[in-house]
Amino acid sequence: TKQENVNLLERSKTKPPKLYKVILLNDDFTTMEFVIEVLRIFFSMGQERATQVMLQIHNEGSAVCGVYPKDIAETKVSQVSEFAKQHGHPLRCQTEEN
Ligand code: NFA
Repeated sequence: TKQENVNLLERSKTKPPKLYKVILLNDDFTTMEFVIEVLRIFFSMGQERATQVMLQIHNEGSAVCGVYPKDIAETKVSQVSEFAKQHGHPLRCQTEEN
């Protein structure tokens, strides 16, 4: 590609972005149905995958819902946290460097 040609010619080092895990955490109050809705809306999962991941969070305490570059991961956390708050659920979402 042109960018690679520039990199080679200039011997520049364009690093791939660091990836960050977006993690949902279990709690005793958020409904299973709501967590499935979050996974479908914000992480583009189908009903079957969303159900599996919701149960993993419920049974194991947390699960990685996706991995993204930093700015996208942080936006997911903000959007999921705001959506949960708006709907009266205490669902927590955090990001972790991969
Ligand atoms: N533990 C919650 C319940 O029993 C369900 C839940 C799953 C909450 C995943 C948060 C994340 N209603």
